[in-house]
Amino acid sequence: MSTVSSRVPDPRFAPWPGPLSAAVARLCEVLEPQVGERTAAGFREVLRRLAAPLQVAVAGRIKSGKSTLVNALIGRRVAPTDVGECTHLVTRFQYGTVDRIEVVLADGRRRAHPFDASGMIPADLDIGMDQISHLEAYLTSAVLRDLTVIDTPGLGSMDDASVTRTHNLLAVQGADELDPVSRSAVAGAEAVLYVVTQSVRADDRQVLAAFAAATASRDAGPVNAIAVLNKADTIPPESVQGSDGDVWTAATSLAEKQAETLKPRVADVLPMVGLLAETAESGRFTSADADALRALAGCDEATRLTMLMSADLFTTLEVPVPAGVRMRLLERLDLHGVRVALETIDAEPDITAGALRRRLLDASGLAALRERVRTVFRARADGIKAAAALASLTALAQTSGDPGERQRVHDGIEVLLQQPEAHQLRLLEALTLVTSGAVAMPDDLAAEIVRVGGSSVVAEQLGMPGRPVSELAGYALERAGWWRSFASFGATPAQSRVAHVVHRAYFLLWQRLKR
Ligand SMILES: Nc1nc2c(ncn2[C@@H]2O[C@H](COP(=O)(O)OP(=O)(O)OP(=O)(O)O)[C@@H](O)[C@H]2O)c(=O)[nH]1
Ligand SMILES: [Mg+2]
Repeated sequence: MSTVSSRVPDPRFAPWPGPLSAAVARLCEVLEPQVGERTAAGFREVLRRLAAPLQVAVAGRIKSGKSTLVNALIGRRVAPTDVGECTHLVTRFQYGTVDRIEVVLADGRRRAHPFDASGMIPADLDIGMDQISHLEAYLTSAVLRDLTVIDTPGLGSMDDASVTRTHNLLAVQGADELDPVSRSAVAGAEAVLYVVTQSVRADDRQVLAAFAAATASRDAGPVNAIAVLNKADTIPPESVQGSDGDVWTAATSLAEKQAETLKPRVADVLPMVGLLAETAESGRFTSADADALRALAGCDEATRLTMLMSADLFTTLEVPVPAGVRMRLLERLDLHGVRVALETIDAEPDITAGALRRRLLDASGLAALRERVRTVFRARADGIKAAAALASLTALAQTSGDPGERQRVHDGIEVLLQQPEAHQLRLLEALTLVTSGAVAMPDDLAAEIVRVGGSSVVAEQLGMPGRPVSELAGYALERAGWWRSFASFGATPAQSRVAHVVHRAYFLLWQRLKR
């Protein structure tokens, strides 16, 4: 039994992310000659997407900080923020050996386009917006090797065309209305990082529900959404009870409240200061910035208090740092970031610019988001991609005019769902129920379910990395027996349903190991 990490495709299933995706790919290949040309073209598109890295869209309301977060994740300031027509377009950031931008036109043609002088996607293009389908940016950034990041226009803007672009990408309008082939041309997202700010509204919940429905082949697919409570630095701590005047405590407790209304659609709501993450990760924080912050830290207490009261005071007060430099600090860190930097310098006056940058990164919440993306998206990529592919196949069959074709695709999917590989979809559902609190489980059992469902590497699933196969097999069988008796004797009806799924997961692991 190989114990390859989930980031390296298992050679037995290459080029697919895992056994279930490989099974869906086989299904596409078997069905393709049995369907009409239009559906077959859709199947080829599904195959192509199955083999590509996981497609993660960053979506949310207008000006919630989506593009800023995209830059932080990629580790490079390349997506335009604030203004310009390109903020109204879908942009896919994917791995490439040479940095380049392609404008994909509505008729499918592609045009190369240069980056602007600062290495960013230009805010404006010299092509009419109505002629453009979307942008593709190829970057050498390592994170993009197993994750394609898609920046989207803000929802809730006055500009109907950009809202439609995001809706199409997230398949919000319902699969039936859209031509599935053209929908997948803009490469439907398989997972979403949903950005919210202080208030979550009903339409945020609607978008998440529609996205979940469009990417799941059954009632509850694997969780493929994480929410980010962005601009955490702008939350007034006094507006959140029990925050003790601390911004991060306030943001954490607000994120927990939002999680109650958004779960189980999202795996988590994570507080975030995207601006600090972008500045610290994309090389925008320089030693000149650190020097300026040191000079500001040297001001007397009253001056410091006053200048941190508002952006206006920060840039206009008489202090020994030029106003232009202060504007730059404000743009890169905002007042909260400046405050964090000054407090860090107070505690460690000799701190280097590099160490200060890392402290700002620590204060941004990016590390926790990266970790969640790894455990929720990457480790479950096989299940997430397979579920999205099955949903696309179902949509393709539904829009086919041929009832025989529809039935063949439907039957093929039913057979596939009975196979052992498909059990991980059930396991991911169980995982959702438990981690969202919909089914209460004792902590140790919940942790065990997260472990078994949270990885596609057998030894990790069993919590025994590096142990011999015989030992793994013995343990899998022992836990299968334990969960079966828990399902029968020690559980509430809801716990019992989950326990059956976990029992079968262990049983299937044992079967694989004993071969
Ligand atoms: N204070 C603060 N400002 C932020 C943060 N994240 C982003 N911003 C600022 O918010 C503004 C909008 O950010 P964008 O990243 O362009 O937002 P967007 O959601 O991509 O906007 P649209 O694409 O136009 O919908 C910019 O001025 C960012 O610098 C944050 O965490 N804190
Ligand atoms: Mg944007």
